[in-house]
Amino acid sequence: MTDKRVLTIQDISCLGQCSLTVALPIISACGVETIILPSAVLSTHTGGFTGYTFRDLTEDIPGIMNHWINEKQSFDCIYTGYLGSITQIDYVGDLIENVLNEGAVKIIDPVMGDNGRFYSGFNEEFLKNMAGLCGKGDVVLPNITEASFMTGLPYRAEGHDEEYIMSLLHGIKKLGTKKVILKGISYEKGKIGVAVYDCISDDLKYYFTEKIERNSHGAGDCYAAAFTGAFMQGFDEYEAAKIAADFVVESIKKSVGDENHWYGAKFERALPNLVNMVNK
Ligand code: PXL
Repeated sequence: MTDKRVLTIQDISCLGQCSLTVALPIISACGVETIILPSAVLSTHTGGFTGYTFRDLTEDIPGIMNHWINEKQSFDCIYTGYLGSITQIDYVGDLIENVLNEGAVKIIDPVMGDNGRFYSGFNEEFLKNMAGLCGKGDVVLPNITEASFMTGLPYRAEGHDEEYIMSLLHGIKKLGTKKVILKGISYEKGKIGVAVYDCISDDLKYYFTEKIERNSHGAGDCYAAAFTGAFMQGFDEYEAAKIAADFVVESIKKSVGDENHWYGAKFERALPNLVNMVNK
C-alpha cells in the first residue's frame, strides 16, 4: 500500500515560524509525505517585522505543476495556506484539477487576517476570490476574522454566543464548503475553542482548551498543519481538530516567557507529543 501524500502550497517565511517552515516539519512528523510548493519567499513573515523582502513565485507555479503532470505525480490531499495573489488562487484551482488523485482531500486555510484586520497586502478583491476557493474545500479552517470577512458578518473579538457562531458557520456553508473548523471561539473567559461543523449533516461539535494570553503568530499555521497530518493519518475531523488544538496549546505554553521569541510559537518542543497523539 502506498502512503498518503500531501501537497501544500504557501509561502516560505525564512524566519518567523509560520507557513511552510512549520507545515513541512509538522505534517512530516505525523508520518505523512509532504510535497511543497512555495508561493513566495520572504525574509520574515509580515506580522511585526519591518523591511522584509518578498519574492513572488507566482510565475513559477505553472511550470512546477506541468513538470509534475509530465512525471505522472499526483497527490491525496492539497492543503493551501498563505497565498500571495489572486493569480495564485486561480493556480490552486488548476492544481486541484490536474494533480490530485480521485477522492483527494482539499483543505483550505483562508489565511488573510486576524484580530479583525487583514494582514498586510490583503484586500476585498482577494477576499472575494478566497471565499470562492473555500467553496471548493472539503475542510476550511478560518479564524473568526476570516469567517466574518468571508460571510460579511461583523467581527466580534470575544464574548461570542451560539447565535453568532452559527451565523458564521452557516455563512461559510453557503460558499459551498463541506466541513468547517472555526478557530478562536470564546464562550467563557480563560477558554478558547474550535467548532467542528459538518455542513451536510449539520452536525456541530466543540472542543475547548485553556486560553494562554500570548499573541502567537503562526499558531494558525501550526494548527492547520497538525490537523492535516492527523486527518491524513485517518483521524476523523473532530479527533484531528482536538489533536491540533492540544498541540498548539502546548506549543504556545512552551513559548511563554521568552520575549526574544515574540514572532512565533515554539512548536518544535511540542512535536514529541504530537507524534504520540497521532500514533495512538
Ligand atoms: O501565519 C500566517 C502568515 C503566513 N505567511 C506570511 C505571513 C503570515 C501572517 O502574517 O505574514 C508571510
